[in-house]
Amino acid sequence: MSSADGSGRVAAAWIELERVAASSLSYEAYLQRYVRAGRPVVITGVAPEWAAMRKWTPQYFKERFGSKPVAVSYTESMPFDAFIDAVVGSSDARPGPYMFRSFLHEILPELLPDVIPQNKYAFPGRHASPLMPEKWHRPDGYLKLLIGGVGSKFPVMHYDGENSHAFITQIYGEKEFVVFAPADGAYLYPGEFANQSEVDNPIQQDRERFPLLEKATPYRAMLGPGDMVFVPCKWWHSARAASTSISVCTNMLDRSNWDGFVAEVSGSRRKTPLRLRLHAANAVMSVCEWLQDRAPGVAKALVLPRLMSPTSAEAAPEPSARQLNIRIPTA
Ligand SMILES: O=C(O)CCC(=O)C(=O)O
Repeated sequence: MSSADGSGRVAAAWIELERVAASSLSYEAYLQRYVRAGRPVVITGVAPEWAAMRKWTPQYFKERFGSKPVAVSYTESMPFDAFIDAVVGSSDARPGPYMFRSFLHEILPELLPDVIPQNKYAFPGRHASPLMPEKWHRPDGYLKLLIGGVGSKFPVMHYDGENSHAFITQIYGEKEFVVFAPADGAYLYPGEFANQSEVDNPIQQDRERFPLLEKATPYRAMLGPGDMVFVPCKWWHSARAASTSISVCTNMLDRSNWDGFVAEVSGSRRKTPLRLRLHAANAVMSVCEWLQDRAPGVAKALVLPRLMSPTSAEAAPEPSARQLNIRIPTA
């Protein structure tokens, strides 16, 4: 049911995004029900071992990083302490800045040990493989820090480029997360970029400006600490902080979205060297991943699978920065 309020906006009828506890979701079930089916889900209790769950608060960032500049948009940066003050002072009426451009391994690599081990659902994370061409090789899987205060939001509703899946893990506070199926793209007003929507608020909808929105189905979740939302490739998504919110986001490639990735980055249907290389990488990674998943003992003995596919569901419980090929500076 929809209802109009004084603002002229219409509250959309949304469907609660499915939630499942990590303790009852095996890796195989996750692949089958969500990854291969291209279905979003919120998995609860994914990161109980992360030091971030205990340490990361607005105060912690303010005290630890003080005057260090942080990017708060494509063009602006500000000192961390001033940023945190603005975040804490943010409100629905006057939303403050939302940090969305800060890759942990570039700006705050000293925080990486706080978000290890990766949970089993992040396997295989092909960005970390040495078989990834340099341009897309990201040992940390594009791990991004997201911080915002009440009413602030990720700047634009979008789906991720390069056919990536995404995971957003909530660490502190609460965030409203909304997704739409790829088929709803026709009602979401893509703008200058095909993967970015002009819709400013997918729940409190401006139906005068965006009348077709009524035909789209929003799936919504309120993410709290320890919740991770899995966003399949090509699913539109938007995020708005409901309280002071800290989370991390990772992109993910595996067999399920590889062909779309290849098509997007290599552009043509012809057998270009890049395309051939990516197909060969897919073949090798698929075998390595299969071995790691199905025969971890054999994979370990052979060594090569772990090198070619360095993040692993089986390896996740024994964290080490070396598994992720990440250089962690000493304090
Ligand atoms: O702020 C969020 O949680 C959304 C993050 C996201 O969609 C992205 O980084 O691409």
